[in-house]
Amino acid sequence: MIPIWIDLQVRGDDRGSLVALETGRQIPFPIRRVYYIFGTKPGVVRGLHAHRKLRQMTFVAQGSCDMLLDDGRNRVSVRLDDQARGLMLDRMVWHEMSNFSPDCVLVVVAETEYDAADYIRNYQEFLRHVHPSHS
Ligand code: T46
Repeated sequence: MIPIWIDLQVRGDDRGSLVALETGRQIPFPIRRVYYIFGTKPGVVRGLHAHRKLRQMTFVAQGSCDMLLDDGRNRVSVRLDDQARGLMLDRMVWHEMSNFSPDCVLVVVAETEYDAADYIRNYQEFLRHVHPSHS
């Protein structure tokens, strides 16, 4: 499981900084939805699912958090703490977000509208999808 990072161009001047996200440039899929997670309480773990079809990219607009990625073969934990870097959240990757700083604003751009049926929330079920011959 090798995390896919995207480096973003920060357009800074003496007023501050700006990062733009555009389909076909920084984002390798059409953006149909944007959401952000903030005010996460200490010790909380979010995510704990994989998506069947959905591809997403995540960014921290502020603060930091950890993201565990698991493709059913390997798992890796990375830290999101740089506003100039995005992390790909591919389909069929189990992911868990934790260790949120109190000021963390985690921005997610997604390829489709919200669809609860796209979530696999049971880890054993996720493994059965990844390794169908083992079930
Ligand atoms: C993901 C990770 C990174 C909606 O109504 N619309 C939406 O677009 C989303 C994303 C969520 N919701 C509702 C569903 C739940 O009642 O908001 C509530 C919290 O969602 P959830 O528990 O799924 O949040 P996380 O932080 O566990 O996961 C979210 C995304 O749902 C998920 O797709 O990949 O962030």
